[in-house]
Amino acid sequence: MAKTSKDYDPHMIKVLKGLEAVRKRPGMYIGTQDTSGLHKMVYEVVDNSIDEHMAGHCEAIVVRVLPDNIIEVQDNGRGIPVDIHPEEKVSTLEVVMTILHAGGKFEKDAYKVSGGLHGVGVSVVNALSAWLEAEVHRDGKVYYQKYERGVPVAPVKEKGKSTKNGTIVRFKPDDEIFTTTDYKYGVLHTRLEEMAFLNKGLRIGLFDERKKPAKSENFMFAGGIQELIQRKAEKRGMLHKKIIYFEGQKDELMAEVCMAYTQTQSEDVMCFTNGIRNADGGTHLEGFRASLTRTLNEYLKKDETMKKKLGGNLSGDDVREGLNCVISVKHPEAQFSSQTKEKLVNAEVKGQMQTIVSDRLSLFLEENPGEIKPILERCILSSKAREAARKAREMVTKRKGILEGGGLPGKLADCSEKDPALSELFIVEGDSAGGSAKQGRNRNYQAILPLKGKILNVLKARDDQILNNDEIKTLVTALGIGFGEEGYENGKLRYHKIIIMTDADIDGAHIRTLLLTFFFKKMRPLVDNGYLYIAQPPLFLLKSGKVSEYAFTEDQRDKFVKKHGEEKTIIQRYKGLGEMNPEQLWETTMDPEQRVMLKVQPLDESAILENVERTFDVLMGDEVEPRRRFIENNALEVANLDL
Ligand code: 28F
Repeated sequence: MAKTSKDYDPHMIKVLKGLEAVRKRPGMYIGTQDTSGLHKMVYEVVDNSIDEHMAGHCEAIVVRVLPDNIIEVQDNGRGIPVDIHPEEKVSTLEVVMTILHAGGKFEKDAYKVSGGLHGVGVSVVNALSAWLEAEVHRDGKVYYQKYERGVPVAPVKEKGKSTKNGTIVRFKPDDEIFTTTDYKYGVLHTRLEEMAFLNKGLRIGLFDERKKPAKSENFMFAGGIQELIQRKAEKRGMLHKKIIYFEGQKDELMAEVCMAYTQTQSEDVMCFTNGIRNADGGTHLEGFRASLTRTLNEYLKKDETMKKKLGGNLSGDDVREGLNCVISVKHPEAQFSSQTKEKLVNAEVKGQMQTIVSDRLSLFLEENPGEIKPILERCILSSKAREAARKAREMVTKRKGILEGGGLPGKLADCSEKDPALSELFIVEGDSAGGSAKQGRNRNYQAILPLKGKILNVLKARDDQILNNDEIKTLVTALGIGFGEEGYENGKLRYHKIIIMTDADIDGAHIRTLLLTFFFKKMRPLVDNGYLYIAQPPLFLLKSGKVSEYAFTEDQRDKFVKKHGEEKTIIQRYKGLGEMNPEQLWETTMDPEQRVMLKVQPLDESAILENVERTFDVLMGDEVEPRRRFIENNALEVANLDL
């Protein structure tokens, strides 16, 4: 095409060079292989609105996911300036949208402490979008510009009058760049909630309008991170009266800490640097932990009864159980670990953080003497429980020496095959099912472990209770490994197919869920290696004249009935495995040639993992509220779930 004057102007050359750099190696700027980069596209745009909020000019941001995964972000800030940029000789709006890192530091003096510091700027979002539109409401007018893969379609246009001010950006990620362009509501929900509590008072709305009715959520934490911790502490049962909050500065580090101890055992600590979440912690967290342990031990020393109760010092682990905490630091030259960018690595921050925390935490505890006692009691309890768990674990692993004649649990009907790769273990519920499974199986390579009652919900119990539960001890011993990684590595897993075979009724489903919770939480390597299966016994035996068939789903049943006619079909619904005779159980559910089993998929994508973790915690954990909401939101699915 003939060269026009626009192709030669220096601005356009700069724009095209920038686009080429980004589109050639997008991975340098934003991940494009998994969904994290796709979601970062949203955060890059939102970060500019956050900056406008931090500059004191924007109180509300709205993020909408429109059909076909188009994203719209709008804020009620001042609106990106549209005057002609002194150097680029085009509208400032076009400069912000097309020049790498142009809009970043728009408050020259104050270093940016919102996400934008690590952000790549909205110009990268533009380059990686099939199209992007910017609409600015400013000085009583509306201005507009559209881009295609980062190239302006036309100069900025004045489109009409406006009574408000702010910026709206709409874009469609380029599916030539991104492997998937399907946004995950949960991922956006988590990050936007974080942005809201890190910017107290800022209102952020999230609207998912891809399906009817639209899903939406509004975030606003007037109390910022204190309010977030307050909400968590109330849900989880707070152990002391006042939320612990302090902030401090040491050299160029600014730190804000909010914490509360609760009854739950899990530790829930979130770290942020300049508004960016550090999922892998870093030197700020190390400094915080070191100082928290030392400070609590100092208080312990002053209390004779407590000291006697514990008989020693609190360890770093002892002060972590039940701790809910947000650590938010601001640092002008924050450095992150190369791989994940999720870990703060500035070495000097550890010492700076220790100084801030020991000063400010001691001050808080001096000013609120009533708070320290319940906290110390909690830490002593967790120390004692850890001790008990260690003893119980040693006992189980000592007994684990099955091959050294440590003795198999009585109920286990083992198989004669010794090669784990060829051996299968069926975990069945109750002795009647256990009986027919033992008779029906191939004893050469199939072992049966009948469990009597319901096994413990491991999300609600501490390790020492878990290890003292008979069913679990039996199961762990039969499998031949201990808990978690260490148990798995040194253990000798005796079967490479562990098959949960419970009844097709609600009780069976509950036991299956408890077993799955146990395996996910305490034997993750076994799941991730794909050793865990769920047997699929038939739901019905259908007979019509001489023809008899098993049905494994309701619509298989309906098909049979339709084919053979309602009146001539006899339907037997299997309530439990015990209703089948051994041969039937063998041929329908246990015979490798005929059975259909569900393999419990190893979790390979952190986003899925996080959701599964969270779903387990919600469904099986000890917080009632989230479970109620989950069931409310998913009642339809739950009801239809063919458990
Ligand atoms: C939906 C995305 O991007 N909001 C933004 C502003 C406001 C200003 C600004 C942005 C470049 C170099 C200044 C307005 N008035 N939402 C957004 N809101 N950028 S991005 O300035 C960028 C210019 O210096 C703004 C006065 N100062 C700054």
